[in-house]
Formats: sequence, structure tokens, C-alpha cells
Amino acid sequence: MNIRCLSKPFLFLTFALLIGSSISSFAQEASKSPKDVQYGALYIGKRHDPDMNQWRQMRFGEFLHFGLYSILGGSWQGKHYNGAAEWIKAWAHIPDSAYFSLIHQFNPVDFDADAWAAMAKKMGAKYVRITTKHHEGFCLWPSKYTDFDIASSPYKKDLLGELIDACNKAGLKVSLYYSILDWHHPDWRSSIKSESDSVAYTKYKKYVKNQLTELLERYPSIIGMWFDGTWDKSWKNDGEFSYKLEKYLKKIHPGLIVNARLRADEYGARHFDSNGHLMGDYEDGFERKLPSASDTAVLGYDWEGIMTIPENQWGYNKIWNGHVKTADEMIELMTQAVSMGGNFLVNFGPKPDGSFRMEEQYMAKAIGAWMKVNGRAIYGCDHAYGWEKQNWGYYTSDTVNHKIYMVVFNTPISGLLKVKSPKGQHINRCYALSNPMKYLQVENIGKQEFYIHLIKQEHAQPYVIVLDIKQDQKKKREQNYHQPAKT
Ligand code: FHN
Repeated sequence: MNIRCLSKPFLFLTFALLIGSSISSFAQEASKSPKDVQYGALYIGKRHDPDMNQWRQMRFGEFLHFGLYSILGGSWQGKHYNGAAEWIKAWAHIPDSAYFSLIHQFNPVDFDADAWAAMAKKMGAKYVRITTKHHEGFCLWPSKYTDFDIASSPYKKDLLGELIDACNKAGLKVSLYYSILDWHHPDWRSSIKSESDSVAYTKYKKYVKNQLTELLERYPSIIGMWFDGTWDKSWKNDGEFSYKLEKYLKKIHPGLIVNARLRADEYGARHFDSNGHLMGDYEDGFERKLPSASDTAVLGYDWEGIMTIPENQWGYNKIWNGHVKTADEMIELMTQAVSMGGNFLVNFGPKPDGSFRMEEQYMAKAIGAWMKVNGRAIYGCDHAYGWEKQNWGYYTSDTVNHKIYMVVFNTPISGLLKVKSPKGQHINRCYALSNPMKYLQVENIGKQEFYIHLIKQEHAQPYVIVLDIKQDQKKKREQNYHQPAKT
């Protein structure tokens, strides 16, 4: 090209583009160079110790929100509030003295630890998480560090301890929710604006550390701590404290599993440190939503989704407005989570007397009935690497037993389920999980492409088709070679 033939504006534009692109590639390079982070991730990659492996295998759990807010059930002085019931103090502007006096009404006389554990177990949950202290500050265990606890309520007994024992007896693990945000504690601050704020908040952090130590010492069988209410500046701006706290908790309780929400690094980056490494053992940002499939190809870290039955109610709200999920929808969300390598929890908000509303009892029963037949496609399963998602539903994989599960939510009118298998993996046999003796026809329709011929096309519920897989030895060796390093 003869450069003299080019017009001045064209030359200018080319020059500007060249400069611009080198600036942007310089910026990209700069953003790629690691920052010096002192209070970031404690390790990089996934944990592969027995406690974390067990957590990952469980895949499905139950979340419980129970506290003083359960007494109000979304109503205050004759007015009903549709916002999340556990936030009613904020929605209804309830003065401190009135709200905190609810402690004198906290008396869940129908609480039956064994019945709660049995309900979770029947649902198919492998672990249970309960709010020990939500944002209101009320403690569900007798704490020696405050009187704003269950021991000072008419109920008096250690509900938390009873529940943990009952769950463990039923073979369920327990993890504990703890809110850093605390509307009751006089020393909690959302931001530090003065020396006296700083003195108060230092005392509050001591209170947090004491209470967490107390929880771990009183209830040594718990497997994890799930932190919430960590978004305030006061907490975010002290990355050193949360960094040391995570280390401390793991030292006094080896194997403890901690969610990412606890932490911020010294630059204020939350969940992921300023170099993009997850802080904590799993990402917990998937609240009432799941990651998109493309995010998760496949994330590279552990994660957990938590779901409410109505749109956004965690604690007990007498009136559920808006869309209320059916058990089939919940099963689909759970399957979707597992198909993307995540764990999944369904939330329940018990009534103030300690019983469960009908809708929740029904939900637990219906999920449980499904899990009884199809749980094998959920427990211990993971993302099915290389199996291209199809419209009928989701794949999960059990690599130990060489099985791919197809969890079908939409049966095509044709009765044919399309499958595209990754190179090196061969379908040995195919059958419905509910009828393993009857093999289904697998028709080869192209390179690595098949139609599974269903026998039955009417299904009232999602169902599972099993593919027994045989893998090429060469591929197997390659895959083993790519296994992530154990940390
Ligand atoms: O504010 C809370 C909310 O009440 C609920 O506890 C959820 C579920 O864990 N977490 C917070 C919002 O992210």
C-alpha cells in the first residue's frame, strides 16, 4: 500500500487506533499483573480434604431461618409487610425497645428437634443450616456473652443444641449461620466515623470472636460456618480482621468449611480478592439465583445456591405473595445446580410455635419422594464435562461409577432424547433409573450423536435416564493428568 495515497484523516485515525490499542493492551497487561495482597485467599483452587469432599458429595441441604421475626410473621400493628419477614424491623420502622421486647414472647412450645431433623432427612437433605443469630442479634443458643439470647426468653432451653444433636442422630450434618450485622449490640457500627466508633467496633469484633469460639466449642460436631451481614464498611474495611478470623476458626476447628462472604481483602474486595482468588471455601453469592451455565464451565471453585420457596421470604411470613415455587421447580433448580458442580439448599421459615406451615411440609415431602427414587443423580454427582446441554434437561455425572445421569424435565413429543457425547466416552447401556432391567435403544445418528428411544412418554414428574459409560484408556490418562492439584 502506498502510504502517500492515504488521506490525512485516515492516517490520523490509524495512528489513534494503534496508540489506543497499545494503551488498552498495556492496561490489560497491567490488570493481569498480580497485586500484592496480604489478606486475600488462604489458598488457591479447591479444597480436597475429607471434610470438603464430604461437603461436595452431600449436594443437597436445608436452610432454616428462625428468630424473633418469626413471631411477627410479616405483620406489625395491623399492617402486613411483603418484604422479607426477617427484615420487618426495618420495613415497619419498629423502635428498638418494642422489637427487642419480642424476646419475652419467644416460646416455640411445639419445637421438636427430632421432628425437624426427620423432616429434613425425609426431604433427602444431607445437611442443615440454621440461623444462630440473624441481623436482629437474638441468639438461638444460651450465650455467655449476651442476655439477648434464648436462655433469657420464656423458652429458656438450648434449641440449637437440641437440633444439632437430633440432626447428627439422624445422620445429618449441621452448619451454622451467623450474622456480623447486629441491630441489637450497642457496639456494632455500620461505618467508623470517629474514635469512639472505632473503640466500640473493636469491642464488637471481640464479641464476634468470643461468640464464634463459644459456638465451635459448644457444638464440636458442626461442619461449617456461614457468615452473612458482612457488607458494611466497618467490616469491609478491616480485611486483616476477617483474614485472621478465618484462620483462627479453622485452627480451633480443623476442617471447618467457611463461606466466602465472611471476607474482604485490604482493598475492600469481597468474596474474591484483588487477584481474583476466592476467599473462603466456596462462593455463596448465588442467593435465589443460580450461576449461568457459561459462568460455570465450570467455575473452578466450589459454590452453593440457596433458594426460598416464595420469591423472597427466609423467615416466617404469614402471607406469601407473588410466585410460590412448586416442588418440581425446586427439583429442577437443585438438578441445575448439581449439573453445574454446585450444592443447593432449600430454605424453610418455621412458625413461632416451632411448627412448619403446610406448604413447607408439602414441599419437603414431595422433594423427598423424588429424591428417594432419583437421588443417585444428585448425591456425589458433578458437572458432566463435555456433555453438551440439551433442551430436555440436565446431565449430572458420577465419575466413580462411570455413569452419566440425564435428568429429564421436558420430554419431546417424538419420545427421542438427543445426546451428544464427548470424544472418548462410549455409551455401554442406557436405562431409566426407575427400571434398570429394561435397556433403552440408543440410535447412533452421527459422530458422537445419538437418540435415546423412550418407552414411556407420559411422565408426571422429572425422571432420570442412566448412561453407563466406558471411557477410552487414552482419554482417561489425559483426564487424570489434568486433575487439579490437591490443596
Ligand atoms: O439479609 C439476609 C437475608 O435476610 C437472608 O438471611 C439471606 C439468606 O441467607 N441473607 C441476607 C441477604 O443476603
